[in-house]
Amino acid sequence: MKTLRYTPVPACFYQSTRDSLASLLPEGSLVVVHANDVYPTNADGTMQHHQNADLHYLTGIDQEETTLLMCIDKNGQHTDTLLLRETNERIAVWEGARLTMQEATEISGIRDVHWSREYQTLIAQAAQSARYVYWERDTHPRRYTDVQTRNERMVEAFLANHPNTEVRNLYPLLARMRLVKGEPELAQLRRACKITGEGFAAILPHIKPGMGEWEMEALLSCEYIRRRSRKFSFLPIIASGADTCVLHYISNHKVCKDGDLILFDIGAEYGGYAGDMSRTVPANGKFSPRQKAVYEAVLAVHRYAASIMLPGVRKADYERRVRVRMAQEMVKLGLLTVEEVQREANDPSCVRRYYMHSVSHSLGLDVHDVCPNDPVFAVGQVWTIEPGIYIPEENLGVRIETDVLIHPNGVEDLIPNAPLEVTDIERLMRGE
Ligand SMILES: [Mn+2]
Repeated sequence: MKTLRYTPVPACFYQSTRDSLASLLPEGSLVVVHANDVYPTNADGTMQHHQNADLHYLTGIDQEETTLLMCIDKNGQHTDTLLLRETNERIAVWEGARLTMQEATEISGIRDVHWSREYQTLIAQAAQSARYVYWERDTHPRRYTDVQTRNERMVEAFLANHPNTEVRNLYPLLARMRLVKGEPELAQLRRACKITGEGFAAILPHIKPGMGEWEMEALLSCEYIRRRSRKFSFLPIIASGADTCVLHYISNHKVCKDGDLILFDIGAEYGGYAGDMSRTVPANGKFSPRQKAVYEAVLAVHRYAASIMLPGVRKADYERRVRVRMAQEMVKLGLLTVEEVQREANDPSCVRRYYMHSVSHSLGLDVHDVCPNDPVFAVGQVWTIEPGIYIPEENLGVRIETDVLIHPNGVEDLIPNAPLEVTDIERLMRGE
């Protein structure tokens, strides 16, 4: 084995995810999962390949043009086949060698490996005896794109050739499975979170008024990549001044000024898994009294949210209780009146004027990881906790976000090495 940037997840983990999936499916099912496409830019350019998370979850293979076929027999017995982009000398010279069949077996635990030119033959064979075909259609509730994925394109071609086959969606099954993390996944997530927090703490002493948001991005990128992350797990948000109130600000093109707050919403990826953290700090290293008051309010809500994230709690109810707590803080800050809050005591939607998003999303291979409708918290799930208060009229936005693992009696902060308290932030920014 080569020396790798990532500590690999053992193949037995991927064997176990396929076993679990097979145990949920009726006899005579065929599972088909494709890699994501390599998307074009212009001329001969392409975007960096980003693997389909479900294929990663079931095989560990991070390579384009990969397909997994699983034929499900009685009692969850299954026969798995992997199709790979055939490597050759030209690819080896221009792009670097692709996986050999042997390497693909070592990663995934699948012994039956073919080149992808056999795709049509193998899928036609498998479909012959299949009663149901489970294919992935990404139905994430917030997905918005008019570009088809490879899975979506290939299922159309498949249905044209097999019009009488019943195609079912894999997505809800994998969403439920992926919500609870396996031990090897937790190891990768812990590493992604550690890099995310450590890298941030390392750049804090260098932040000064007059610095470009992009310069902070460059410093972070350096700290992440040298810690073996391949890239940011999503486009980093480094927003100063008024842009702290723009929830998904990603241009990072301003110079921060004395008296500004700077909101970082950043994450390092590791082994395909995503860290996701937000911290808000004063550009000059010292919070003003008002900035501190808003910061402490968000931190109080954050601590409350962490305290009620317990196994068995419905997420929707948790979100509602956090809004109730948020309303109290907003009254103290003079943002809402007691009367306004009392009118909606059970679920004060008036908080949405200054807090527009939800407090938590699941985290894993995807930053906004898959999740069933109406989830209930359980041991082994990983969630973000990220309340925020955004006051555009004061050019002042604060978001505080940690990633947590749910244990039987409460949550564990997976990013303990990034400062949360005002005094810790100010001390680190002084370089102490
Ligand atoms: Mn987040």
